[in-house]
Amino acid sequence: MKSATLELRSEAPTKHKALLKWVDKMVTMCKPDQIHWCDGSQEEADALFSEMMESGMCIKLSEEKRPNSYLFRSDPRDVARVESRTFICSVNKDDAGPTNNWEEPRAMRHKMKKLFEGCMKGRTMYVIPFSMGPVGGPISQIGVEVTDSPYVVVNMRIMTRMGQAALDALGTDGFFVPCLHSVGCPLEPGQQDVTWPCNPENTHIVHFPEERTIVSFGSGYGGNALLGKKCFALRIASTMARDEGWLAEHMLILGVTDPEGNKTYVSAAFPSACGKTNFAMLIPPKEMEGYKVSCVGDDIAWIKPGPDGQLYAINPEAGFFGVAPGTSYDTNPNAMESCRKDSIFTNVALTDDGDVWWEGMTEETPEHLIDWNGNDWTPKSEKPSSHPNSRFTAPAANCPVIDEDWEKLEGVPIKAMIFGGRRMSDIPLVFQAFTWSHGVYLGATMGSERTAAAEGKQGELRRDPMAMLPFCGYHMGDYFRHWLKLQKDLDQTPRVFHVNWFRRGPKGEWLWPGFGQNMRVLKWVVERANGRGFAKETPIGWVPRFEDLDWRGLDFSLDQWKELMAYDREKLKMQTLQHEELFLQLFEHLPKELIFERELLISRL
Ligand code: O2Y
Ligand code: MN
Repeated sequence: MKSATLELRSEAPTKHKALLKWVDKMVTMCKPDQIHWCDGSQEEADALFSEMMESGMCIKLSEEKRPNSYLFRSDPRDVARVESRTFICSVNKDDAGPTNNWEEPRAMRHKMKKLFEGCMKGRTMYVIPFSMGPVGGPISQIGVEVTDSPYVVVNMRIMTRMGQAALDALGTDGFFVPCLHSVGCPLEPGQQDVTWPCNPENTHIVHFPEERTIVSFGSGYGGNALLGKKCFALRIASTMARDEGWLAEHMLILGVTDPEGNKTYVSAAFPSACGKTNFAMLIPPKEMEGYKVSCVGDDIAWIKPGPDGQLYAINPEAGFFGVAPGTSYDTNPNAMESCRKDSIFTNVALTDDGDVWWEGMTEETPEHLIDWNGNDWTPKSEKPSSHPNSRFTAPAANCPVIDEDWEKLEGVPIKAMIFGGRRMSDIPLVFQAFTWSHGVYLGATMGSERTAAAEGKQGELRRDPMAMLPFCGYHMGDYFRHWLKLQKDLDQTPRVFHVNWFRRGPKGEWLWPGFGQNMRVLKWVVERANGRGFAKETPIGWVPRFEDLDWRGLDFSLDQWKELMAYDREKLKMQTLQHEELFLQLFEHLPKELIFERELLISRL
């Protein structure tokens, strides 16, 4: 591992003047003891893990059980994204819109400067050059994160293409997004470090969309600290996409291969913690012989019009930052295989034989564990052994069903887009939008019941347009307009669908088995997207009839289907009127088409 001191500026492995100048400025402000330019090598990662093991920040898992893998336990106050401390600092408040926290950029910069002054004393500043998307691809982008967290470095190494290759692609004058991060805990000489430094009282995750820069202080966890993910690939990239005519979406991308070998790519947006990773790696029921699902990405899609007038998508990430609880060889064997080795685990439990465990991983609960707080745990313990938002960071390349074209520079063609939510009642299993603008309306009005990844009361219905509410870097009304406008640049828009895997009956029972059985819906979606497959026209859109789905191997009756697909016209009308709340909030920027779509829906109902 090359570790340069501040004096050794010549060690910087780049001649990019603007980058060197920016890093210099950050060094002067943050005052780290050392600076280290990350090359992304295995040796570098090994050295960092060794240091972190020594300092007590992580534990190496059994090489036999979980090769090349490590467990971290965060500070209990630093366990999730902090939406209340996330800011979009556009010059005009109106550009951030009413759904983002806004502060005037100069005032925020001033505030951040105070927080960052000397914040890396006693620590090493790591400079992480990274590519979002395959290095050198036409849709890919370069970022450079400066951080004082070695945990961030080893995670970014999995989640992005990090190191020298990204620097080389940047050249001497390429564009990059500067991403500044600190855990916000300077060390006095001789001061003992804690195992998870963070500064929750002062946490700020700040985006300057016009400048395309990110500044994050106080949290070392997930989306707050791995700045390539939500901060760059969604909040900043959505602004870039608006300005340049493409889409940066909170969408998984999957490929469906039919028995004849035809492949169709589909993207899908579900709010956080709605089983996106499971859907992205779905295993079709064995009776649907010949169908195969391959995964391009599980969380984010960058989607651009191609030269043939179709949309093409890449996954800007290189790994999965998946929710651990509930993931098992039953629910998602491909995710389990992805994190079988070379992975990082955060806030899960440690088994007595040096492996990890979390709620829902196995049918049998181990007799003894060390829980995510580092305490002894037995099945009699009151609290779960793993935090509900505990994570595995796993290389996408480990996934047994990773798509053969997942790193194709120009992306894969998107034929269908799916919007979904976690809705217990009223919303049928699946329906297809009549038109692109109807599809945009469905995305704009989708909603979900809250879970742990976001703050708020569990169970409460939260409108989450396109699953982008916490991730759009500008006004949501303008965002819808951008979606509508995109149609002009396309010869063929993807077909748009809405799904709800989470419907329950009157006794609270699930009406749909979900998981691999979702393949039956996906097959219909793909057939429709390719201009085949049958459907019935209804007020809400095109819906499959019972006989339009492939039921081989599933005992599902016509009555069950009717219950799953039923909706009450009057109730739906009322719900549609409730969209008014969101629409009123965005009113001044809301495209008229969406009001018309709502009126049309109400008249059809
Ligand atoms: O809590 C966090 O920091 C992670 S949230 C997250 C992680 C991976 C993928 N999606 C999400 C999300 O909240 O949408
Ligand atoms: Mn997500």
